[in-house]
Amino acid sequence: MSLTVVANRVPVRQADDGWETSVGGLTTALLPVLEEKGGTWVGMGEDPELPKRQAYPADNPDFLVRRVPLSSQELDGYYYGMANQILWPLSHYLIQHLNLDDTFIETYRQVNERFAEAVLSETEKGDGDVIWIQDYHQMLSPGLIRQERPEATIGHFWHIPWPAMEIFRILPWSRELLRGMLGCDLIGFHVQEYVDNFIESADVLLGAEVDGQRVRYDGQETRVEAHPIGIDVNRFKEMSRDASIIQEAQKFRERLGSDHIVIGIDRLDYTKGIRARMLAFEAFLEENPEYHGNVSFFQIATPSRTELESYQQIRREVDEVVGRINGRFARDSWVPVNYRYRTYTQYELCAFYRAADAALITPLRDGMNVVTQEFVTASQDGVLVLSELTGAAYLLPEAVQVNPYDHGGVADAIRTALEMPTGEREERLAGLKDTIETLDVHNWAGNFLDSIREDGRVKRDA
Ligand code: ADQ
Repeated sequence: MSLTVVANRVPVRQADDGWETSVGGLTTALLPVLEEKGGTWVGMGEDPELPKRQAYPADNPDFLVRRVPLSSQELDGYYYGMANQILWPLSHYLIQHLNLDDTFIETYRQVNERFAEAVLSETEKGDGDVIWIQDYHQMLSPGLIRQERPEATIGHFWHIPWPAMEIFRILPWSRELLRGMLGCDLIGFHVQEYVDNFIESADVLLGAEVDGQRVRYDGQETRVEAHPIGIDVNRFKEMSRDASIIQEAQKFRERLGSDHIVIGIDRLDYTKGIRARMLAFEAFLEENPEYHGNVSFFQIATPSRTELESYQQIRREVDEVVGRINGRFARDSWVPVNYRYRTYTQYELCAFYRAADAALITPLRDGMNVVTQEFVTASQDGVLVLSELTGAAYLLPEAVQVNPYDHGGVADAIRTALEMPTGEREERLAGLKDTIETLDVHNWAGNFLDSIREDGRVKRDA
């Protein structure tokens, strides 16, 4: 079996000394499969100068990179428009950020068609290979591929929440998008709750026939399953035990100079709840003057989707609240919030994870949230404060769970975390680590592919 991965971005980028693979969960999970079995990775080509087809690595190729070149107008409508201003806020229940511009869906349709054509031209008919499509950028391409290849084995993994049916039906094109998705043999979500929401959407909006986790519609049967994603556990474990990381973590603690360090690490996105988290920390400082001078909040926000107004706005709002807190509470050499608007390497993040007494991971909504898993894997004695509105929360009952909209509750949780007895810290962290070991990203890819291959075999034998 070979694999065709379809994702918004391709996994290779140009470095100073040639081409290299990019770091990221999806690349980590799927590259070993492509290296072993061969195949193709289809993704958008944002730069017309880049080759449309590229064997990688050049000297001894394991797989083919196939770019779908997009004009800047297509990128605006499909990516910045439909994906980021419609599907992203809707799936995270943040409908105040919805921009239901009609031109976005038109471009999205065209671009999904171009992706489907690329897949059809790179794959053979009836060869039993697997086509695995990723995420909310490609809801229509499964249906388009299915029309041409009734026998193909098509999977889809949706990395963000699938919202409640009543939210999803707000979309004027909800039925069309669902029909596109139901071109698949298997659709994966992080947790059962999203599976249930998807099945309810297909049931109510399309009148599809539902049989447990199987959905039948227009002659096609689609299975819908929970496949929670993980991280490369061994890599993070080894990195966090490295002597240089331990030293870096120590130096970092000395630099901040506080008895207690709390961290937050996110893309700067309005779904991640950074502003609400800062308000909660402000409430904590108001209520707990005895902590002034000896707790530091270290918040990293990576620049993301900076072209969009709603992202520029959240940046301003976070700047403002951080400035206010520091203006109100800083004294002598103590600065309560250390805020960095930049990207760090995984190595650097690992030192922060190790140094922290607690991590505050409090998105307003998140499909899974893998920063949670990175923190738990790297930490030796830290406390995880986790939003109950994340996919991760369903799997991690040992976390101190909070409602991210409840500033008072989050403020109380910060105190609980800082004052948690050692025995309880250790017990909770051990439970969290056990679960995260089982979620390893290689297992995630393996389990999904096993499940879809089994389906393909049954179909061919029928
Ligand atoms: P994201 O929304 O990007 O992913 P997340 O799961 O938290 O969110 O993953 C972020 C990744 O970026 C992590 O590996 C993290 O280390 C890295 N990162 C974050 N901040 C960083 C910083 N300041 N510097 C460097 N790296 C940073 C989407 C969904 C999630 C889902 C994943 C995987 O929104 O819910 O968990 O896909 O399916």
